[in-house]
Amino acid sequence: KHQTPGVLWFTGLSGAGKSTVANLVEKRLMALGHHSYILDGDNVRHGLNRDLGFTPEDRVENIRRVAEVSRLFVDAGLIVLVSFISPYRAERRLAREKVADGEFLEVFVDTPLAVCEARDPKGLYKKARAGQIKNFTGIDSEYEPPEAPELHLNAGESTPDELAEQVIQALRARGML
Ligand code: GGZ
Repeated sequence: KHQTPGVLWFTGLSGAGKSTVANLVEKRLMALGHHSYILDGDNVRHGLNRDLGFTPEDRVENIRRVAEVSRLFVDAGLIVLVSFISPYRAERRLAREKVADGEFLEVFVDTPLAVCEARDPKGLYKKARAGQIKNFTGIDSEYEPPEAPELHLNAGESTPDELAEQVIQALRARGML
């Protein structure tokens, strides 16, 4: 089945819904007969990047490696769904520059900090506020929002299914599906 390989790069705060939306998009792509793969903290930070933590330097290296791996998946012909906070513009730009023009879609999962913090599914924001976790994104570590993402999801205002549908429509609009 025809498919253009490419990177769907989800960026946003912890708890914004990046992985939830990426997983729903993967399911839809599979149902449409397309082969995709998700790179996220669960399969990268516990293996390839298990030597890295959350200082700014380690996040830079985390994203650099993820960008290299995503390029390999694109070479293999896949649509790769990348789901990391990826807080810095410079590293997101480097990731974009690894693949051909038009093969990179930056998806800003824009959920207000207050909403992420209210969700707090793992209790991490609570710990960060209490000073038990240092360098927590949005609390005492910077998040630089995208200035011109290909797709800006106002993720606090729609259901995950609606957001996944927006992503699929964006892929269609670009002729990737
Ligand atoms: C941010 C942290 C931190 C700190 C642990 N800051 O909601 P989660 O749990 O599942 O997703 C977060 C994940 C972020 O890892 P990334 O590899 O995406 O970050 S980055 O792109 O900035 O390198 C959170 C958990 O790890 N976590 N400590 N200090 N998130």
